[in-house]
Amino acid sequence: MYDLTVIIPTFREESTIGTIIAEVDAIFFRNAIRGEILVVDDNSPDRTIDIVRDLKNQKPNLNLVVRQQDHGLSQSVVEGFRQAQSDIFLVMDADLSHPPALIPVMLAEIRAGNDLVIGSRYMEGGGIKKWPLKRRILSMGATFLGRLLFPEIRDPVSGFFAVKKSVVEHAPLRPRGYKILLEVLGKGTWKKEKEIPFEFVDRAIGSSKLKGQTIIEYAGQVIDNARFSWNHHESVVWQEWMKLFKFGVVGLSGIIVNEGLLIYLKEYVHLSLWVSGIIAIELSILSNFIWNDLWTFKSDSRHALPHRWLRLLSFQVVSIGGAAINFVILNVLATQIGIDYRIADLLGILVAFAWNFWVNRRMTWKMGL
Ligand SMILES: Nc1nc2c(ncn2[C@@H]2O[C@H](COP(=O)(O)OP(=O)(O)OP(=O)(O)O)[C@@H](O)[C@H]2O)c(=O)[nH]1
Ligand SMILES: [Mg+2]
Repeated sequence: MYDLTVIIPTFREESTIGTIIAEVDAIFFRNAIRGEILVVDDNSPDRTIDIVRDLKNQKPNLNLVVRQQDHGLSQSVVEGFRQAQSDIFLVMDADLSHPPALIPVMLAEIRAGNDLVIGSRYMEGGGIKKWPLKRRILSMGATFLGRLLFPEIRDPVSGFFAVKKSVVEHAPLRPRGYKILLEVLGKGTWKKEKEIPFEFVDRAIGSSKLKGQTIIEYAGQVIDNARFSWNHHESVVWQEWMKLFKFGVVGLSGIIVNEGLLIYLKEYVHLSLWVSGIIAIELSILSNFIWNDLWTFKSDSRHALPHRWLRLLSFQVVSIGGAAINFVILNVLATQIGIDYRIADLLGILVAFAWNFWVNRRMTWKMGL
């Protein structure tokens, strides 16, 4: 039994497969990891298979699966999950885009209790080297869609990640396309996740297999994962949507608090409109905070902002930002563009709501490390 299986999907990688195997094995050796290397190839017509077979004679920890049907990157990774001889899987590309030096770091994070560890291009310290603009834009679009499902994860479509076997063992994965991580996140059983920054290096040699069809497949996969969560309320995506829903309910309750107080203070306490308005707004922000803290985000016990006062401060600042957004949109749409002010206000409310949820989710009630 191995400590870890590094799964490397390949299709026509004769120029790099030898190097990546040697590098991974050297990392195993230097860090005293009993690691398996599992190459899952889609019957490449070049020398990839021969090279791996040759190396296998010298390396007992190297294994090869050659697939004949249902060609595809995600399918190959899932086949790797099935054939791996350990309880921790790490998936990486064959074209030297993913640094093997991170393997021990990711393994340590899994051993420290994370279910999933993601090599992340989109966080501080991470990045992408030498990518043409078109690739950057496509990748940003894919990442944005992925973040709609997983707002806390910066790089939900990375091809470099480690995962416990238990996360995917019973998951009804429907592998297709390129983004197997999204499928694992959407359908796997996991709670704790950690992202580690790395710099993605574009392939220097070999050929890219990215096609237009990939984009359509990906959009289908996002929808499929959304649908899956509808039937599986324990899934992370469903939990996330419930937070959005509850946040909306709290927002509506805030309107009632705001309006009720305004009327009360003005009509019965006889305060001026200004004073009544400010008190009503502030108390509705406080009331929203309390409900969100005790109800909407209750399940996230490990908050990145550990003290309630800090969260209140953060929520307060975000709310003021939201109010400013609402105000600016109302004025620009109504006076500059001439849209009916009632509709302009509704649009402003919608954008402010999106802002409030998004920023609070990623800041005020972010999960702790
Ligand atoms: N088994 C298998 N592996 C694949 C398939 N398509 C790609 N791969 C492998 O998956 C990894 C990522 O593929 P790449 O073509 O490098 O994808 P990318 O990094 O998004 O794009 P480029 O580096 O620009 O080509 C590499 O190790 C490929 O060999 C496939 O259909 N089947
Ligand atoms: Mg690549």
